[in-house]
Amino acid sequence: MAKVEAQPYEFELEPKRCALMVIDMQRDFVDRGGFGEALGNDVSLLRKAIGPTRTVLDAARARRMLVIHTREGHRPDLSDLPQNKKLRGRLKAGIGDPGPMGRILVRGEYGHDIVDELKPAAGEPVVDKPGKGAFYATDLDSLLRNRGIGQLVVCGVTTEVCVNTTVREANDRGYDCLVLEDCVGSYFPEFQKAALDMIKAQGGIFGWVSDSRRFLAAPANA
Ligand code: TIU
Repeated sequence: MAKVEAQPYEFELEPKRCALMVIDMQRDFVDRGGFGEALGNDVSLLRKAIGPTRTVLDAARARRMLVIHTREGHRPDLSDLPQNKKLRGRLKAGIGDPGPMGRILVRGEYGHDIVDELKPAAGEPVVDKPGKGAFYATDLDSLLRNRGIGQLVVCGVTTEVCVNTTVREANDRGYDCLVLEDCVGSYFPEFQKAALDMIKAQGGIFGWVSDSRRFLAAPANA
Protein backbone atom coordinates (compact mmCIF):
# COMPACT_ATOMS: atom_id res chain seq x y z
CA MET A 1 0.00 0.00 0.00
CA ALA A 2 1.32 3.46 -0.95
CA LYS A 3 0.06 6.55 0.83
CA VAL A 4 -0.68 9.46 -1.53
CA GLU A 5 -1.00 12.87 0.11
CA ALA A 6 -4.50 14.06 -0.74
CA GLN A 7 -7.53 15.91 0.49
CA PRO A 8 -9.51 15.42 2.67
CA TYR A 9 -6.89 12.91 3.93
CA GLU A 10 -4.29 10.54 2.50
CA PHE A 11 -5.33 8.01 -0.13
CA GLU A 12 -4.15 4.46 0.54
CA LEU A 13 -3.28 3.30 -2.97
CA GLU A 14 -3.02 -0.42 -3.67
CA PRO A 15 -1.47 -0.63 -7.17
CA LYS A 16 -2.72 -4.18 -7.84
CA ARG A 17 -6.34 -3.21 -7.28
CA CYS A 18 -6.04 0.32 -8.67
CA ALA A 19 -6.64 1.45 -12.27
CA LEU A 20 -5.72 4.72 -13.96
CA MET A 21 -8.65 6.14 -15.90
CA VAL A 22 -7.96 8.72 -18.59
CA ILE A 23 -11.29 10.25 -19.50
CA ASP A 24 -12.15 11.65 -22.93
CA MET A 25 -8.78 13.19 -23.84
CA GLN A 26 -10.12 13.45 -27.39
CA ARG A 27 -8.99 15.84 -30.10
CA ASP A 28 -12.46 17.33 -30.41
CA PHE A 29 -12.40 18.49 -26.79
CA VAL A 30 -8.73 19.31 -26.35
CA ASP A 31 -7.04 20.21 -29.64
CA ARG A 32 -6.83 23.59 -31.30
CA GLY A 33 -9.24 23.64 -34.25
CA GLY A 34 -11.55 21.00 -32.79
CA PHE A 35 -15.25 20.98 -31.80
CA GLY A 36 -14.61 22.41 -28.31
CA GLU A 37 -12.72 25.40 -29.67
CA ALA A 38 -15.31 25.88 -32.45
CA LEU A 39 -17.89 26.37 -29.69
CA GLY A 40 -15.84 29.32 -28.42
CA ASN A 41 -13.99 27.58 -25.61
CA ASP A 42 -10.40 28.27 -24.56
CA VAL A 43 -8.83 24.84 -25.06
CA SER A 44 -5.57 25.89 -23.37
CA LEU A 45 -7.40 25.32 -20.06
CA LEU A 46 -7.78 21.66 -21.05
CA ARG A 47 -4.44 21.30 -22.83
CA LYS A 48 -2.50 22.08 -19.66
CA ALA A 49 -3.65 18.72 -18.27
CA ILE A 50 -1.90 16.81 -21.09
CA GLY A 51 1.69 17.06 -19.76
CA PRO A 52 0.95 16.04 -16.14
CA THR A 53 -1.37 13.28 -17.36
CA ARG A 54 1.43 11.95 -19.55
CA THR A 55 3.78 11.69 -16.56
CA VAL A 56 1.08 9.89 -14.54
CA LEU A 57 0.36 7.58 -17.47
CA ASP A 58 4.05 6.67 -17.76
CA ALA A 59 4.27 6.03 -14.00
CA ALA A 60 1.11 3.92 -13.98
CA ARG A 61 2.48 1.80 -16.84
CA ALA A 62 5.81 1.42 -15.01
CA ARG A 63 3.92 0.36 -11.88
CA ARG A 64 1.97 -2.15 -13.97
CA MET A 65 -1.35 -0.60 -13.06
CA LEU A 66 -4.30 -1.21 -15.32
CA VAL A 67 -4.83 1.79 -17.61
CA ILE A 68 -8.26 2.45 -19.11
CA HIS A 69 -9.07 5.17 -21.63
CA THR A 70 -12.55 6.45 -22.45
CA ARG A 71 -13.98 8.31 -25.43
CA GLU A 72 -17.32 10.05 -25.62
CA GLY A 73 -19.07 9.43 -28.92
CA HIS A 74 -21.65 7.67 -30.99
CA ARG A 75 -22.19 5.06 -33.68
CA PRO A 76 -21.95 6.44 -37.22
CA ASP A 77 -25.69 5.82 -37.71
CA LEU A 78 -26.33 7.80 -34.48
CA SER A 79 -28.69 5.08 -33.24
CA ASP A 80 -27.28 5.47 -29.73
CA LEU A 81 -27.66 9.27 -29.68
CA PRO A 82 -30.66 10.38 -27.63
CA GLN A 83 -32.71 13.19 -29.13
CA ASN A 84 -32.15 15.41 -26.12
CA LYS A 85 -28.38 15.24 -26.61
CA LYS A 86 -28.73 15.80 -30.37
CA LEU A 87 -30.91 18.88 -29.93
CA ARG A 88 -29.31 20.43 -26.86
CA GLY A 89 -27.61 23.77 -27.46
CA ARG A 90 -29.37 24.53 -30.76
CA LEU A 91 -25.96 24.23 -32.41
CA LYS A 92 -25.42 24.86 -36.13
CA ALA A 93 -22.88 22.04 -36.14
CA GLY A 94 -23.64 19.55 -33.37
CA ILE A 95 -23.05 15.87 -32.63
CA GLY A 96 -23.08 13.78 -35.81
CA ASP A 97 -22.70 16.79 -38.13
CA PRO A 98 -19.58 17.50 -40.18
CA GLY A 99 -17.09 19.36 -37.96
CA PRO A 100 -13.54 20.66 -38.19
CA MET A 101 -12.05 17.19 -37.55
CA GLY A 102 -14.66 14.92 -39.13
CA ARG A 103 -18.18 14.17 -37.96
CA ILE A 104 -18.51 15.52 -34.45
CA LEU A 105 -18.19 12.89 -31.67
CA VAL A 106 -18.71 10.02 -34.09
CA ARG A 107 -16.66 6.86 -33.58
CA GLY A 108 -13.96 6.36 -36.18
CA GLU A 109 -13.58 10.06 -36.94
CA TYR A 110 -10.26 11.86 -36.40
CA GLY A 111 -11.65 14.32 -33.86
CA HIS A 112 -13.25 11.56 -31.80
CA ASP A 113 -9.93 9.86 -31.16
CA ILE A 114 -7.51 10.40 -28.31
CA VAL A 115 -4.74 13.02 -28.63
CA ASP A 116 -1.36 11.71 -29.83
CA GLU A 117 0.36 12.61 -26.56
CA LEU A 118 -1.86 10.21 -24.58
CA LYS A 119 -2.32 7.48 -27.19
CA PRO A 120 -3.44 4.17 -25.63
CA ALA A 121 -0.75 1.47 -25.54
CA ALA A 122 -1.44 -1.98 -27.01
CA GLY A 123 -3.69 -3.95 -24.69
CA GLU A 124 -5.03 -0.95 -22.74
CA PRO A 125 -8.83 -1.04 -22.86
CA VAL A 126 -10.57 1.87 -24.60
CA VAL A 127 -14.17 2.28 -23.46
CA ASP A 128 -16.47 4.03 -25.93
CA LYS A 129 -19.29 5.72 -24.06
CA PRO A 130 -22.41 7.46 -25.33
CA GLY A 131 -22.96 9.48 -22.16
CA LYS A 132 -21.06 11.71 -19.82
CA GLY A 133 -20.54 8.99 -17.21
CA ALA A 134 -18.18 6.16 -18.21
CA PHE A 135 -20.34 3.50 -16.52
CA TYR A 136 -23.58 4.32 -18.36
CA ALA A 137 -24.24 1.89 -21.23
CA THR A 138 -20.68 0.49 -21.22
CA ASP A 139 -18.91 -2.63 -19.95
CA LEU A 140 -16.55 -0.59 -17.74
CA ASP A 141 -17.84 -2.07 -14.47
CA SER A 142 -17.20 -5.63 -15.74
CA LEU A 143 -13.72 -4.74 -16.98
CA LEU A 144 -12.83 -3.40 -13.54
CA ARG A 145 -14.50 -6.08 -11.39
CA ASN A 146 -13.14 -8.95 -13.45
CA ARG A 147 -9.65 -7.66 -12.71
CA GLY A 148 -10.34 -7.08 -9.01
CA ILE A 149 -10.11 -3.30 -9.28
CA GLY A 150 -11.56 -1.27 -6.40
CA GLN A 151 -9.71 2.04 -6.74
CA LEU A 152 -9.49 4.56 -9.59
CA VAL A 153 -6.96 7.31 -10.20
CA VAL A 154 -8.77 9.74 -12.47
CA CYS A 155 -7.44 12.14 -15.13
CA GLY A 156 -9.21 13.73 -18.11
CA VAL A 157 -11.79 16.24 -19.26
CA THR A 158 -13.93 18.01 -18.43
CA THR A 159 -13.71 18.20 -14.67
CA GLU A 160 -17.31 19.13 -13.98
CA VAL A 161 -18.89 17.08 -16.78
CA CYS A 162 -17.46 13.66 -17.69
CA VAL A 163 -14.93 13.45 -14.86
CA ASN A 164 -17.45 14.39 -12.16
CA THR A 165 -20.23 12.22 -13.58
CA THR A 166 -17.89 9.23 -13.79
CA VAL A 167 -16.54 9.73 -10.26
CA ARG A 168 -20.09 9.88 -8.90
CA GLU A 169 -21.08 6.74 -10.80
CA ALA A 170 -17.93 4.97 -9.57
CA ASN A 171 -18.47 6.02 -5.96
CA ASP A 172 -22.00 4.61 -5.93
CA ARG A 173 -20.64 1.33 -7.32
CA GLY A 174 -18.12 1.01 -4.47
CA TYR A 175 -14.94 2.36 -6.10
CA ASP A 176 -12.62 4.77 -4.26
CA CYS A 177 -11.60 7.59 -6.63
CA LEU A 178 -8.52 9.79 -6.47
CA VAL A 179 -8.76 12.77 -8.84
CA LEU A 180 -5.49 14.51 -9.79
CA GLU A 181 -6.26 18.20 -10.08
CA ASP A 182 -3.52 19.16 -12.55
CA CYS A 183 -4.53 16.20 -14.76
CA VAL A 184 -8.15 17.28 -15.17
CA GLY A 185 -9.40 20.39 -16.97
CA SER A 186 -12.45 22.54 -17.46
CA TYR A 187 -13.21 25.30 -19.96
CA PHE A 188 -14.42 27.29 -16.93
CA PRO A 189 -11.92 28.04 -14.12
CA GLU A 190 -14.71 28.51 -11.57
CA PHE A 191 -16.15 25.09 -12.44
CA GLN A 192 -12.70 23.48 -12.16
CA LYS A 193 -12.47 24.64 -8.56
CA ALA A 194 -16.08 23.91 -7.65
CA ALA A 195 -16.04 20.45 -9.21
CA LEU A 196 -12.94 19.47 -7.24
CA ASP A 197 -14.33 21.02 -4.04
CA MET A 198 -17.51 18.98 -4.45
CA ILE A 199 -15.58 15.72 -4.64
CA LYS A 200 -13.49 16.23 -1.51
CA ALA A 201 -16.02 18.06 0.70
CA GLN A 202 -17.86 16.39 3.56
CA GLY A 203 -15.03 13.99 4.34
CA GLY A 204 -14.58 13.03 0.68
CA ILE A 205 -18.23 12.57 -0.24
CA PHE A 206 -17.31 11.37 -3.74
CA GLY A 207 -13.58 10.73 -3.32
CA TRP A 208 -10.15 12.30 -2.88
CA VAL A 209 -8.26 15.10 -4.66
CA SER A 210 -4.49 15.21 -5.10
CA ASP A 211 -2.09 16.09 -7.93
CA SER A 212 0.46 14.45 -10.21
CA ARG A 213 3.42 15.42 -8.01
CA ARG A 214 1.93 13.76 -4.96
CA PHE A 215 0.88 10.71 -6.96
CA LEU A 216 4.42 10.34 -8.35
CA ALA A 217 5.92 10.79 -4.87
CA ALA A 218 4.10 7.73 -3.54
CA PRO A 219 6.37 4.64 -3.30
CA ALA A 220 6.37 2.74 -6.62
CA ASN A 221 7.09 -0.66 -5.10
CA ALA A 222 4.12 -0.79 -2.70
N1 TIU B 1 -16.02 14.62 -21.86
C1 TIU B 1 -16.83 15.62 -21.51
O1 TIU B 1 -16.69 16.25 -20.47
N2 TIU B 1 -17.80 15.96 -22.44
C2 TIU B 1 -18.37 17.20 -22.52
O2 TIU B 1 -19.30 17.40 -23.31
N3 TIU B 1 -17.86 18.17 -21.74
C3 TIU B 1 -18.18 19.48 -21.72
O3 TIU B 1 -17.69 20.18 -20.83
N4 TIU B 1 -18.97 19.98 -22.65
